[in-house]
Amino acid sequence: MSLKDRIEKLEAEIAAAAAKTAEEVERFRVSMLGRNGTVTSLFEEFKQVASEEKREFGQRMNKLKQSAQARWEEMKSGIDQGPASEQGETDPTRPALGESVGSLHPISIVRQRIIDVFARIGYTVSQGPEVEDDHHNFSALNFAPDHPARDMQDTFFVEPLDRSNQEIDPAKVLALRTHTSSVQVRVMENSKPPIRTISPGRVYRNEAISARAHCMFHQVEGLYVDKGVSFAELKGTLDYFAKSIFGPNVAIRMRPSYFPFTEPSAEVDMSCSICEGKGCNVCKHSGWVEIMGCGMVDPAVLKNCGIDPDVYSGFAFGMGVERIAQLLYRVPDLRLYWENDVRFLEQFSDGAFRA
Ligand code: 2NM
Repeated sequence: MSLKDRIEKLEAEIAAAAAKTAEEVERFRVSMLGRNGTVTSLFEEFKQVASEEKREFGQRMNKLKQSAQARWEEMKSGIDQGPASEQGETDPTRPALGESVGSLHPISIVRQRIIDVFARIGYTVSQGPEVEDDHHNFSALNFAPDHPARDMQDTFFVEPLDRSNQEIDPAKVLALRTHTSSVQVRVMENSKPPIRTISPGRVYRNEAISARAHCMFHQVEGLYVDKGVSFAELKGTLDYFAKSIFGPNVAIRMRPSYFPFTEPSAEVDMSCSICEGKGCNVCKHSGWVEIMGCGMVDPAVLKNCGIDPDVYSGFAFGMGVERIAQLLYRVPDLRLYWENDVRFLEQFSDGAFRA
């Protein structure tokens, strides 16, 4: 084919070129204008053209190169405009592309379910700061001055902004809250019984991260203070909670325990929802799994918060949302919650956010 014919053929090809994707646009550029592209190689051949024809061919070839460049720019800007680049070809009756809408995090789903269960029996939701002072996180809750939870080993302390102040009042030291009981201290200080409230939120503990522990987790703590609140009501409330979340067939039991802020205190176990008490790996073949701690609010705590313990009594409980979600969804490793691997996150749904 003569050079003239090839130029003409290429002109037609450039004029007819079309691209739907950025890759196709790039393929066009490489095939025409790239180092080994058709247009580029024509310039190599141009060297062989007889000198009297050089002028005419030179002009045509420059034009060819310019039109290839212009066509490339055109197609590129067409892609940027998305589907509009299809112009006349767009079919408005075509079904829309499926949209991925994401889903709630499993911890958000379970936290909301817990809140809903307590809202049905009259509990309000209270929130408070994640950076707390010693009074709300420890002292008001009856933690002794030398209690190990106050140790650097267990608690993340927040450095004071003004480090020139060498003599820092220990009462003003700030730390990341280690439980949301600190929120309930604020509620008791600021309101009168009857008090029925739960406080969901993030809490922090200085622990090595493993399959079973993290330095941040989510708690829901509950508090009920009124005249004549009894341990029997505590047990009835927690039984209602367990059955609401895990189904009517589960049972709870309590074991004596110790917390600084409750007396008496108990650990709450639930019959294993996975093997129905028959024995499995999750319950370590005991048939029971621990789900929370609870107790009657220590009269000293009520007093610290301005509530007369001779008139009022109360119960309180605290649970980890990660733990409840782990039992509900059979999550084998707590670290999965915060790795943000969508293959993990996609598996949970409360039904409301399905695409
Ligand atoms: C728990 C276990 C037992 C608790 C106590 C209080 C307060 F503020 F009333 F003293 N709030 N939450 C409590 C009691 C928390 O978590 C394992």
